[in-house]
Amino acid sequence: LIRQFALTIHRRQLHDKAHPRILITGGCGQLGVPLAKRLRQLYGTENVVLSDIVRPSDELLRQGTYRYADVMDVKQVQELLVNNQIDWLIHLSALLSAVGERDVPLAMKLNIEGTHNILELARKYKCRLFIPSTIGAFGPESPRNPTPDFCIQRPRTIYGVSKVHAELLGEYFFHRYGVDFRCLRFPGIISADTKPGGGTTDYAIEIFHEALKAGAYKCYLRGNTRLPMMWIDDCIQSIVDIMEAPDSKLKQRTYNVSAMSFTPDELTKAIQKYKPNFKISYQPDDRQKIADSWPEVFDDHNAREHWKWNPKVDLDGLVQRMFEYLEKHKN
Ligand code: AKB
Repeated sequence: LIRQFALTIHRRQLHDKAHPRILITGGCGQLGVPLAKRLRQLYGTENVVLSDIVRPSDELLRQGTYRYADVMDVKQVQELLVNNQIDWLIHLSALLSAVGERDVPLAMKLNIEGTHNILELARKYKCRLFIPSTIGAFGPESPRNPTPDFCIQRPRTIYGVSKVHAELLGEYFFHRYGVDFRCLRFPGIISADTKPGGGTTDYAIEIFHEALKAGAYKCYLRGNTRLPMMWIDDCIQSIVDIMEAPDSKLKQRTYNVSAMSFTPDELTKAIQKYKPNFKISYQPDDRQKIADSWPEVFDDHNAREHWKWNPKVDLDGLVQRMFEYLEKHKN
């Protein structure tokens, strides 16, 4: 019996080492849902807790543990961390670029104060911490084509300012307290099954829905606005890769990652290969100014060299995947 007990403990220790216990904040958005799915496949359903402040769908509840947690309430997140013996904290709660400009006080509260709470908890409970950053962390003074990891940033949106703040504070906590902070700057992420929440790059998703519904799309950016983009599966893989990377491979704590860059005109041509009658028109709004201050082409060679970042999907692959999914799920 004692031997059996010792074996069980030993197995549990092995299990714990092989499978981190993970908490995702802001998990009901575009990244959280597919990320939780992938992490549960890799590390076991029971090891991933998804949290957010919204009411989850029945489907999401079926997929695994969901808990209400507001990152503005330290105690709530703390309780989740403690009760679930969390090793990895993935902090996705944030207002994106376009919605952030519409409610700056809320963006400051959520993106800045929320991040302070999370950093402090990661320090206290020695969690590995992932916070996504963005192409929006750069500004008009940054080199735009290509944009390297290290250069002038000075973004002009509250979203960008809060993300530079998160990058710098995360790196400070790493150097000062040894917090295992890891951060990727993402381009526009394109997905078919989950919708984005108020970004400047959203056009590149809306365009597919409108192409199927109306055969036409009115784009809020000019046709020649080039922005870096990535298919959702590559994005999810990049998070897994950076979280699994041994310390020795990480020569810096914040990395650019990208997969492709295109303009609305180029995306339209790629869509017209599938829908020859698809028409686009342009009516730029406030988001044009934001896009004009962002990178056109993202230089991610450090990520490719240091931890072998290797995206799989290009523009044609992305268009094919979007239509395949949307055609299959149209009702
Ligand atoms: C946005 O457009 O705000 C986001 C981003 C690029 O971070 N998709």
